[in-house]
Amino acid sequence: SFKTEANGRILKKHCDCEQRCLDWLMKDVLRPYVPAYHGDVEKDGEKYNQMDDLLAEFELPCVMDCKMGIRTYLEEELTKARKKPSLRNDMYLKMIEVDRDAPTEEEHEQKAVTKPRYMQWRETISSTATLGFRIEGIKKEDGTVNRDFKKTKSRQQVTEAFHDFVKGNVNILNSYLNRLNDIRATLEGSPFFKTHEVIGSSLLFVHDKRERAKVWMIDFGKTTPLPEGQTLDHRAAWVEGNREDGYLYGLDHLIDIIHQMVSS
Ligand code: 4IP
Ligand code: ADP
Ligand code: MN
Repeated sequence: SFKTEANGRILKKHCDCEQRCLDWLMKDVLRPYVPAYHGDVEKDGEKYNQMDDLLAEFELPCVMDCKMGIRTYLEEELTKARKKPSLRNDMYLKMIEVDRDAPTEEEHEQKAVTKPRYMQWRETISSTATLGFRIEGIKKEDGTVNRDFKKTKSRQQVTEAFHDFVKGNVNILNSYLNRLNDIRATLEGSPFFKTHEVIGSSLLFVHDKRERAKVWMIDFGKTTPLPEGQTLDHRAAWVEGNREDGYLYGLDHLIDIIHQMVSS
């Protein structure tokens, strides 16, 4: 669903919801921390959103995708699953690949689980449920990709993954830390952030051996505006109906972990 263009831009399969967010973000204080958005384009009969390729300014970039928040699915998935549960065999298969014993007896019989059931299980076997973020994948400078972080859960495991990712380079960690502190301060004053439920969005960490290191916010496909007048705290616990996403709860932990890594 992605295309890399020759002009330092990428094309991502179009989604109205993401387009509305990117349009707004281009006018928000968060603009420096999201890829510059250049509108939609059609190519080979498909519609795409066009944005800056964040890797363009790096030489052999190392990339980490951290999915933010304590919840990774929309509340409407719960409503849907109650009204008309759609049984997902693909999610059952992804589940038993990690842990044969995770499904209940009934789920084993059906060879299927509901989407919220799968998403909640993913949240609890990773650091999402406890730390409010999780590592989704890492791409090294040689282009090899590691997506084997489904059970990276404890603070210690996350710390080790970060240490590996930067190969112990403290300058890079310090640049990441500064950037994350800037992002947090900006989020706290952002009208966009106040009025949106941010689900499934990631922080993209990118560095290279010249020690350039930056972080951006990406993926607004499940980021939705709240009803007029409503705002979120982004640190409060989620209870169904309050739409809290735990984004800042997770960012606080992330900053704390990297802070501890550079101070020891
Ligand atoms: C995926 O599970 C991710 O959670 C996707 O979220 C989600 O897409 C998929 O749901 C789900 O199968 P794994 O990462 O464990 O493979 P994201 O796109 O944020 O990574 P949605 O549609 O919720 O965005 P389905 O229903 O698309 O399969
Ligand atoms: P999806 O909605 O399919 O999860 P994302 O927007 O999260 O898509 O992007 C998936 C991956 O593509 C990210 O983890 C990142 O590695 C890469 N990516 C996304 N946006 C950009 C960008 N603007 N520049 C460079 N790489 C990007
Ligand atoms: Mn994503």
